[in-house]
Amino acid sequence: MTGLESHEVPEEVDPEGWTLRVTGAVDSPLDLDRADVAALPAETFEEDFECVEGWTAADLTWRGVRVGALIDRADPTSAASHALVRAMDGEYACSFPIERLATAVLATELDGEALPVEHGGPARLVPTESGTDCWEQIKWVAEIELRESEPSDGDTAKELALSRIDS
Ligand SMILES: Nc1nc2c(c(=O)[nH]1)N[C@H]1C(S)=C(S)[C@@H](COP(=O)(O)O)O[C@H]1N2
Ligand SMILES: [Mo]
Repeated sequence: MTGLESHEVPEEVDPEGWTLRVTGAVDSPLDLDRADVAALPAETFEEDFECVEGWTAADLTWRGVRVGALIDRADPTSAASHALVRAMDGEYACSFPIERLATAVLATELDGEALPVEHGGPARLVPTESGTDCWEQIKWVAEIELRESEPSDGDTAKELALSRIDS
């Protein structure tokens, strides 16, 4: 019991084959598996979650790696300004300015246990700043693609997310 709602896990989600790639405007692209990610320094924090549909989940304890540390290891180009964070469920993606994404945590544990696949395991993006929208907590994060300009609205997931969750 986490307080999060349970949604169907899309067919394309393959937790066994999961890796995390950091690509795009970087000098050293990364492709990390679970063990690589688990070897990085992790931190724990508590957060309430609120979906725009009106439900909430209080006092979630997340544990994972600061995204800024991941991005730094890939050596971003000096012009890199934004990132598209992509998931394993097809075209699902959100765009972030790099400074804002750097403060988010790539969570691999929830409430002291490995993050269940239904809530985004192996890895869910958990922004730590207030004013974050629910669809920006990206489940099944597979790729962080750095860009030297801002991605278009068409590259992002708000409408897609809401259309799925409504059904
Ligand atoms: N990859 C992916 N992440 C996603 C979504 C999605 O459809 N795909 N839906 C978002 C929305 S709108 C919400 S409210 C939360 C729901 O999280 P939960 O399924 O763990 O309750 O996931 C967010 N992250
Ligand atoms: Mo949502």
